[in-house]
Amino acid sequence: MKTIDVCLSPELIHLYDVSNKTVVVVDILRATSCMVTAFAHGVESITPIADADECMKMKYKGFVVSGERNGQKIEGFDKGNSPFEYMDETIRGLKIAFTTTNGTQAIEKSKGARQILIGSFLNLSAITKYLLMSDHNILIVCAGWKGKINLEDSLFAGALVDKLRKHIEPDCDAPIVAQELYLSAKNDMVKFLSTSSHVKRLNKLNIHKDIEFCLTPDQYDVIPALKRSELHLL
Ligand code: 3SL
Repeated sequence: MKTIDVCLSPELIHLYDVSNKTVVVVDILRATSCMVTAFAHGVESITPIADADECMKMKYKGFVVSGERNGQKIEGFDKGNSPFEYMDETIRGLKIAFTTTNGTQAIEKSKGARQILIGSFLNLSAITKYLLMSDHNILIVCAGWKGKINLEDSLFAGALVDKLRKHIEPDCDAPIVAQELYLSAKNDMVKFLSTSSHVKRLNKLNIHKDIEFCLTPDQYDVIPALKRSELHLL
């Protein structure tokens, strides 16, 4: 039977052999939710970049530069990190360079994996269907917050484990922890997360609608996947 494991923070990734695994990177609030939304609205590619200055340089190569630090759009950038900025027709066909506090760092640290996919509640069923058909062991990498574990990414990990569990064996206890967390929260995830550190941080920025949207399952049937250094549709 295939196995599934959960890396609760990118700082723990050295404990896992990713070379033979499909890695699902998740940053629910809000990087991977934005990426999924952008692909659902026709973006051509997203190049995830860990460093903000490196990302800015991509502007001179014709890329739209997007992202945030500490939740706020970076000065001089074209777009920030709200899914609502990636929903209209003007997005179609764009090549975006994207940098965020945690999400793009988690993608960087997952390089070396057999395959890297981008997960969020917005494409939960699409990812589930794909993983059920694939032959490879799975690792969910939670972006967390500056190396620390967070609730929202752990919840997504639990939701995915819950959907796959009958067909896939947990590799250690982290998938079980995440699943239990999800089962206790699933009836009202917005309420469950109301005291979480990142929701408190984002509430100060007045972006409650981003939080609600990012926690809504199955809005889009797309799976972004890393091909060399760019994300494209699978
Ligand atoms: O850290 C990240 O990658 C971001 O998604 C953080 S924020 O939601 O924009 O604050």
